Amino acid sequence: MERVNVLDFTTGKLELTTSVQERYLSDLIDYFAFKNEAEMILREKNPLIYKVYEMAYSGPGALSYAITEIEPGKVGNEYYFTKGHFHSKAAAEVYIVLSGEGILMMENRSGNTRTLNMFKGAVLYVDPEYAHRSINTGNEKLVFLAVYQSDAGHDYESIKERGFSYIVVDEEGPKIVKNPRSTKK
Ligand code: S6P
Ligand code: ZN
Repeated sequence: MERVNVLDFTTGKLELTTSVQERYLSDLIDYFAFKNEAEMILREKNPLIYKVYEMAYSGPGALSYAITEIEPGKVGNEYYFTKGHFHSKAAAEVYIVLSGEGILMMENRSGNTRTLNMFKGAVLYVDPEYAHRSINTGNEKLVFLAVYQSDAGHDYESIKERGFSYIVVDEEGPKIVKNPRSTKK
């Protein structure tokens, strides 16, 4: 018998991974809408924003999967999030939310925006043509499993340069507002 990978539903930990990535505030300084607030925090500390446990496979037709854990928190009143990316080729993916609460922000290259609620048990389809960012709007970690084509490729530069058109801020609860740093009209 071969060893089977096991997901701990309580902690979101995968037993077997090929890589673990940690993203700190300093890695996301070009992504948060309120850069001054981010710089103020960075003078004192560099908090962990999210972690990705990946199990990658290669070869024709291969799929990979990853668990993402986003910490609760805000920069200014903008909730913590993942960088967000387009896939380099048209490739969809599926997210299954294991715990926490959030919003999946999706935007295509024409600027059309779609948002989906993230909550325990939510099964979300990420459209191939849409950049996607997960945002933790709750007080606990937001944990989800993503399954995607191994050769999908990740284009982070477009998002870094122009930003998403909308961000999610805390205004007595999560509110979707125009991104003041978006370079798109
Ligand atoms: C991969 C999938 C997720 C993200 C992860 C971190 O296609 O969408 O596993 O990689 O949530 O987000 P990001 O934007 O830093 O890759
Ligand atoms: Zn993706």
